[in-house]
Amino acid sequence: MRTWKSKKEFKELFVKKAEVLFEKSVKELSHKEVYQIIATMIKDLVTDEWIQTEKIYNHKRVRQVYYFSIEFLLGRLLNTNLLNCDMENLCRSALQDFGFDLEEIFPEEPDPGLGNGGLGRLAACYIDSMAALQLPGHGCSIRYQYGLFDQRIIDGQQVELPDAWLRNGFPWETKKSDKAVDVRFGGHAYMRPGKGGTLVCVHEHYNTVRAVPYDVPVLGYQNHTVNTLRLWKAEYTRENMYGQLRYGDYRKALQYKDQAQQISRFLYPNDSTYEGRKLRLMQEYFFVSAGLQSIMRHYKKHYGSPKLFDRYIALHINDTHPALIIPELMRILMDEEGLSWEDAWRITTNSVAYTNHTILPEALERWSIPMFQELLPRIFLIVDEINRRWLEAVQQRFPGQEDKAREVAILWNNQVHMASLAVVGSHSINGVAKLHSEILKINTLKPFYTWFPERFNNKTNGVTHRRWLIESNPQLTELICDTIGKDWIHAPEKLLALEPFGNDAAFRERLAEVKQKRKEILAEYLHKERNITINPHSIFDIQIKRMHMYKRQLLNILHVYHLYRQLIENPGMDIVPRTFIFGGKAAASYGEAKITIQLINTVARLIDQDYRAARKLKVVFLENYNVSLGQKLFPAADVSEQISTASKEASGTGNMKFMFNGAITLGTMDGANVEIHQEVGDEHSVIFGLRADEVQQYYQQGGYSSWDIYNSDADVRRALEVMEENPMFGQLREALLDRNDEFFVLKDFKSYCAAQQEIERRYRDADGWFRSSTVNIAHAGHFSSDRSIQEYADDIWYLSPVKI
Ligand code: NBG
Repeated sequence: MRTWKSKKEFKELFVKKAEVLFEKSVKELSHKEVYQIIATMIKDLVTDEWIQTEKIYNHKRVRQVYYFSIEFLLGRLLNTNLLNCDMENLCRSALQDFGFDLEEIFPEEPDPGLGNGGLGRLAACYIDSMAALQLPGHGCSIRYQYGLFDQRIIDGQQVELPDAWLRNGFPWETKKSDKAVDVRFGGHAYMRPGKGGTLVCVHEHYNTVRAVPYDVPVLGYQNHTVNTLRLWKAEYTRENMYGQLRYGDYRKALQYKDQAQQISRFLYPNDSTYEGRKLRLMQEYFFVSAGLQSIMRHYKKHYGSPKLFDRYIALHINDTHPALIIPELMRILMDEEGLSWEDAWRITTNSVAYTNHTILPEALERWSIPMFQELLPRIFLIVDEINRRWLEAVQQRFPGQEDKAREVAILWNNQVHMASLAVVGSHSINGVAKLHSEILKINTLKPFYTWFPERFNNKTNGVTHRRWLIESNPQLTELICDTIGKDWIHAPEKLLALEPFGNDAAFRERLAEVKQKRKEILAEYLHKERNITINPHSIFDIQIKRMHMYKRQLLNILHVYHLYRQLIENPGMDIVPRTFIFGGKAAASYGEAKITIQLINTVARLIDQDYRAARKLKVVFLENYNVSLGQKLFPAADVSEQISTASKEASGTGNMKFMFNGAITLGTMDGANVEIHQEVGDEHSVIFGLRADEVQQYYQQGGYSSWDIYNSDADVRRALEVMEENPMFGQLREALLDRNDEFFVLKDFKSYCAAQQEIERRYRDADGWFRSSTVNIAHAGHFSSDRSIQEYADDIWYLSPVKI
């Protein structure tokens, strides 16, 4: 395994790097520079193994997977990579000799703005697990210059500032200019007769965007594997620009240049405008085409005939954003490699596998055909032909039944349906939790399931226990190792050995100490860095995730307000002090989610200003929730809020991070909560609310009236009074009442309040609480991404580990 041989060697290299990079002596270095030096040193350290890994893969011609994702929410890499090299202690001690504290260096690293939510973080956990399991698997995405946005809370409201995370460079990446490829947009494409009665495609008058790869090494955990995350940056090409200028068209030349550069500028451009949607489609084709072209080039060099592509290469599409990989692979195989449609189709469907991450209809991507056709004329011809052949098969089976065709068409109603394309062109389709995979079969993708039942499967999500437990919570890690040894680190399911210690008073006491310590660390951080004071002896009840109506932060805050009202009416009320922590970004154009942030901050202020309540309650909305902040919050949590409307949350992964850190789940029977509950039982989780089938039934058959609940339940009426604080909140009130509460907030209010009471009741019994906490940690191993990735490797990718 790569290591610096001694502290002496580390220090010598460090001094040299300081000189080379900054022309400074060690004493003169800022913390930021120290970070940059160590990152560069780690990259140097792993170079040989990076090359070696690649060589062995090529030499043995091993089967590999490429994981295409529009986001990779990596989080900081310094600590992770030190851990992966087992160099944290040596580095800490060497830095100490130089007068630096490693803990003060970590925060200098900006969180990479390459992702936003669960889907992106999942991709990051997955490449971590692939390397840890020594599986030949790589990531492919876009090198966004700006992340989603930097969230500020001003006067209680979200304000979005640009997230210029690359300002000081990204020391983990290596630019590979010689590996650039060209991606074509626009122009005209048509078929003309070729040799021997075939048709060949002509694509002309297109614009060329240059895709330049930046490679980030993905280190396996204390092994020799170094895989690659390849991020593509868009550049204009001089040839293309001069080509326009030759005709004297400056305006067009500059427009081209600008548009080319836009492609990799922002993560999730606002898609509420035509221009924004067009840019997103360009992004999706850009990274898919660049990634696939480079895979094919590499494949042909080392593996040989494109006819055997699917024997060696697996392509995974993380949600529908990369679904254009299907027509793009068809294009390459036919237009560039001369294969027939039939051969190309067989290879494509054998290579591609698709994971669905949501059933929300608004999140299932659709593109207008005229826009698609204008931007990607050749790809459109292929999609059109895929659709034609597919509908022909449907027609044959269901002659004359147009509705059958409509349900499964890729092109319909002047739109390209990306989920349909992904399903038709993949050999495997999976959901991300048992319940979610079932809903796909019986609901969202039902017509496809009847066609291809064998393609559908479940892969319950997981998170890397290395980052979310070992790295984030060293205190708990130490306690676990003291108690059951270290085997669980390589085989997280062995955490189960911890379960009996839930009955051991001495163990529980130590667990309680660890939790207390982590709560104090959080409290201190919030005090120092954010000027927020919280009581470390209160229950830390945490909801951190994107702001969304289906996730029901609204339900949470309405309950807090309900408690507040009870307290001011009855100041002597005996409750355990509680701190309710929220964090999460609302999409810039998502009005209701943004108003919910305002509502949370309004309740926070009401409580702060009222002595009777402030002694017992505290609400905090933490600005700019990201991976790094998460790493402080999960270890400190007592209660994990997972309260989405049942059926809506495909899986959730925060729920698993909480579990690894011993928090108790307070949740609905939704997503992976169902499996968490299955692991720990009623005794060690608190479940409430409508079940998924009940929700579906209400949607399908009606029978729910939020006004009825409002009229019959005084608590609900009182809770909604908070919306009188500000006319802005009228919009939320309207959603709850006049628009009949799409997400059943009022319906579940009563049972949520009862569940919260149950939490308090259990918390008062410290023995019981920490027994539950132990059981949760013990059963969290099942939710390691190592387990998930092993399942993907076995059932979908047919991949074996490769010793380096
Ligand atoms: C999200 C789901 C989560 C799930 C993650 C990862 C999208 C589109 N989906 O429930 O909302 O945990 O994907 O699978 O971001």
